[in-house]
Amino acid sequence: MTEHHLPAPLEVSPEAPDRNLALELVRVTEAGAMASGRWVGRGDKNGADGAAVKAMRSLIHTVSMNGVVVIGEGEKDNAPMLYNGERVGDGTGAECDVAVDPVDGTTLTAKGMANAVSVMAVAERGSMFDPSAVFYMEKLVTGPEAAEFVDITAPVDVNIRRVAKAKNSSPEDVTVVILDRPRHEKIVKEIRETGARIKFISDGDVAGAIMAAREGTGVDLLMGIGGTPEGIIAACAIKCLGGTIQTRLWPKDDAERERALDAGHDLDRVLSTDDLVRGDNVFFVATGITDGDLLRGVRYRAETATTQSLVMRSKSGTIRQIDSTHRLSKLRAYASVD
Ligand code: VTB
Ligand code: MG
Ligand code: MG
Repeated sequence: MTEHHLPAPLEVSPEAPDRNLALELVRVTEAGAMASGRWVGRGDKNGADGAAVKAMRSLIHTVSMNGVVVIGEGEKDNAPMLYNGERVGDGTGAECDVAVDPVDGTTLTAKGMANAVSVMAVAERGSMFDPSAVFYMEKLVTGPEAAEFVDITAPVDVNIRRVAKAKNSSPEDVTVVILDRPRHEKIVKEIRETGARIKFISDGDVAGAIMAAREGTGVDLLMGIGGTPEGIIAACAIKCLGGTIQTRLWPKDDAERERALDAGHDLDRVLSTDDLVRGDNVFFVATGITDGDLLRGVRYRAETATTQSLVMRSKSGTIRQIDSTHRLSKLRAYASVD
C-alpha cells in the first residue's frame, strides 16, 4: 500500500480536548462504580448514589480539563454535589461540557440487578442540549446498520419492519429494549403485534441505548420514554459507536408542557444525535457496577477490586473495553461503604 492510500490524519484543533482525556475519565467512573458497588443489594439507592458522587467528585478535579457540569445530579436525584454549573477538572485546556450520571440504575444497584453503570461524557463547551426543561423524552435508538431507515415520527411497525429489512431479517428476529413502565402499554402492544421480541428493563436506558446501537448484544432497537439527561448521555455514546438516537421531548403533565413552551421549546421537533450533542469531539466512559449485558460489575477480593469499563471517543471511533485491577489498600478513600 502506498502512502496516499492511508487515511488522512485527523485534524484536531489545539483547543480541542486531548485524546488522552478518555483514559483519564475512566478513572472517574471506575471510582464511582467501586464506591457504589459496595452498596449492591443493600436496598439503599440514595446511599449508592451518594457514594458514587462522592468518589467521582474526589477524582474529577485531577482530570486535565476545564469542564462545566451541564448534566449533573441535583435536580433529579437531589444529590449534594456534581450540580449543574459546577466547574470540574484541573482547569487546563479548552472549556468543555461535562455530563455525569454517577449511577444510572440506583434501584438496580440497591437490588443487585443487572446493568447498573457509572457514566460520564465530555464534549466541547456548548455542544450538549440543555435537558432542564422537560424531564422525559421519547427515544428511538438503533445501530449503524439500520440508522438511516428509522424515523421516530413513523409508526412503530414501520420502524420495526425497516430495521428487520436493513438486517436482512424479519420483524420476528428483531429485539426491542424498553423500560418496563405502565406508560409504555400502547407501544408494547404495537411492538408485539409486529411479532418482534421485547427485552424489558426496569431501569437504566443509557445501557439500553448502547445495547441497541452496539453489535452483538442481541438488541436491535431501543424504544419508549426515559429521562432527558440519559438521552443526551446516550447520544454521546451513539456519536462514538455510530447509529442514531432520535428523540422528542415528552412533558409529563400540562404544567411541564406549558413551562417548556414558554421557554421556547418546539415539542414536535425531532431531536437527533447531532441536536443532543453537537460536533465530533465527544468522549464517553462507563464502568459496570452490577454485572450486565455490556459490562461486568465490580468484584471485590481481599486486596483488590476489579472493574470493567467502556471507553470511547467519537473522533477516532475507537471503542476500548478496559479491565482494571485496583489495589484496595491504596484506594480506601473511595472503596469502602463509609
Ligand atoms: C429514566 C431512565 C433512567 O430512570 O429516567 C428512569 O432514563 C426513570 O423512569 O435510565 P421513571 O420515572 O419512569 O421511574 C432510569 O431508569 C434510571 O435513572
Ligand atoms: Mg443517576
Ligand atoms: Mg440516571
